[in-house]
Amino acid sequence: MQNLSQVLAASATPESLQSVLNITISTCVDISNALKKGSLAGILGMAGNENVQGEEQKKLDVISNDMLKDALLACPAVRAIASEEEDDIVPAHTDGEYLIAFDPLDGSSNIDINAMVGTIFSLYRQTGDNPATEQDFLIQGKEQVAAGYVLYGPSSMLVLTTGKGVNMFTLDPDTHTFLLTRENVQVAQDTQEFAINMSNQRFWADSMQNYVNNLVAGKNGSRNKDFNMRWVAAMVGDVHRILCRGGIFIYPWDNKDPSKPGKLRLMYEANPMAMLLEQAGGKAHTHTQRILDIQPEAIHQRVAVILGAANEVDKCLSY
Ligand code: AFP
Repeated sequence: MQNLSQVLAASATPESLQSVLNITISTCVDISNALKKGSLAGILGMAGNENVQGEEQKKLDVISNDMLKDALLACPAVRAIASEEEDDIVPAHTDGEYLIAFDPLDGSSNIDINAMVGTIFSLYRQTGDNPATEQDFLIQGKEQVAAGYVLYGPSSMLVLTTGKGVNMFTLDPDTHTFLLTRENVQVAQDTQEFAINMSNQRFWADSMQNYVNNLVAGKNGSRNKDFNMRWVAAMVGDVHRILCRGGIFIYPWDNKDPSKPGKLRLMYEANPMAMLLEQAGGKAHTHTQRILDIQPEAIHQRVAVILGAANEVDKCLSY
């Protein structure tokens, strides 16, 4: 069974990119170990801070963010980092080649119930003579050179693309290495499974309400087939299920808070997941455009997300 380093070397991934990926992923192994200790390590509960988006940070968000930040800033190939938990970008090495955006612990409200969480990351290649600024990060998602996540579940799994398909790795707890367990993942074009937070239904656009009403109507409605619903409440878990057995995941535009066009963050969640889905033959859109074509306006920008089985995403957009 091939390990991550062997797979990266075999796919001719540039050494500088390998170094950033290796440091990111080995830090995720440390995060996985910290999570395993759970309350035994005295690390659960609120840290008493709020992040830039006004949400309460759990202590493990802070810990994971600091671990990734310290490791990546020390890596010579890193030009700058942007994190969901940092107000501003943090420049690293002016002569570094890579910008990395990450959500250190997606789905952090799942921590206290010992459910799935994950680290999501997205890399861009960029060089320059001056220290990086926020402006440098405002690059369309289609320019990503690598994207992935580490899912902390019953086993820890790495799902990675460097633009040549999607591979899944499982963490061997004995050797602390990721071993290739599924190659060239493909998402089926059709599905009978959807994921959406139904409690927001009254805030959605009429067209989204109609689409979901037809899913729920199943064989009694115009779709003429029954659908099942799943909601992990951590995007990383819902996207993982779709990559493993298909489906559609939606966090739609809603009118709950007019200042937010969606809940999910473009740079830390939507872009990396959109790259993975497209590399696996699926689709990823907002209600108006392909996610990877969005020109970002700010690093903490939020967007609506509709991603998964290609035909089902098209069906949703047709509403
Ligand atoms: P947290 O990391 O703050 O828990 O947010 C997770 C998330 O952004 C995303 O991973 C989930 O899909 C979504 O929020 C869940 O949102 P609901 O709270 O509406 O279920």
